[in-house]
Amino acid sequence: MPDIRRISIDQKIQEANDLIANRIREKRREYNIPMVDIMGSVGSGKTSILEYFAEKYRSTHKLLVINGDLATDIDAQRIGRFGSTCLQINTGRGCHLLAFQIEKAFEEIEFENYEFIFVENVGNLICPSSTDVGADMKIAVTSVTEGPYVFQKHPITFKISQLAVLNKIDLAPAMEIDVDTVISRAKEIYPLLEIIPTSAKTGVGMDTLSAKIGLESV
Ligand SMILES: Nc1nc2c(ncn2[C@@H]2O[C@H](COP(=O)(O)OP(=O)(O)O)[C@@H](O)[C@H]2O)c(=O)[nH]1
Ligand SMILES: [Mg+2]
Repeated sequence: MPDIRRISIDQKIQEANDLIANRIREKRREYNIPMVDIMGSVGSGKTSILEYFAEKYRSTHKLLVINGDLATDIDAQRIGRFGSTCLQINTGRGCHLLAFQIEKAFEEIEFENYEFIFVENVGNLICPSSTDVGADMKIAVTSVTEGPYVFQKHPITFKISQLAVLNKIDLAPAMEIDVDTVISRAKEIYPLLEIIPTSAKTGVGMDTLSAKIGLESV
């Protein structure tokens, strides 16, 4: 009889990640710094939203952004030019950030210098939903240029998100997308999910988003 044993590595890794994520939350609580994890496909507008906030609050808020990207620091450069501190994590083949990477990035900074932390997770709408990075809130960003069925096609992501953003609504006419219809169909699946229509280009909805995540009031 062969000696075959099944080792549950996934669960152990997940447990180790969650321990670190809780440690991150405790540490932030000490300093009273909120943290939001932004998930979304490549091109949905995550960096543009962060650029908008970095510019708007450049002289009033001390923002820290942790950027997850497979290989580049393009997004960190884009946001950093408005004066926010950006910590770049390159994940190589990793399709999402892990709590230990965030904790490691925190070694680079003094917490007392910051009032709000954003995580721009690696660009895709699937993997980041499965991992707690120690944030207070996960936000899922999608955009009208991804078509009308993103909410239906990513059930786990929108189920676990505390807030969703439907970005690029300035492009809705060109995409022949009716924003109200997309949102009302999404609400049939996720009745409790708040969905904020935005345009990081024109600024529509950006004050609502800022208020909802508590950025306006820090
Ligand atoms: N028209 C329009 N373009 C946008 C908007 N948000 C982002 N973009 C553009 O979409 C592209 C991808 O945006 P980016 O912020 O890099 O997306 P990310 O990959 O999710 O970080 C860029 O060319 C942005 O200028 C928006 O609200 N309206
Ligand atoms: Mg980006």
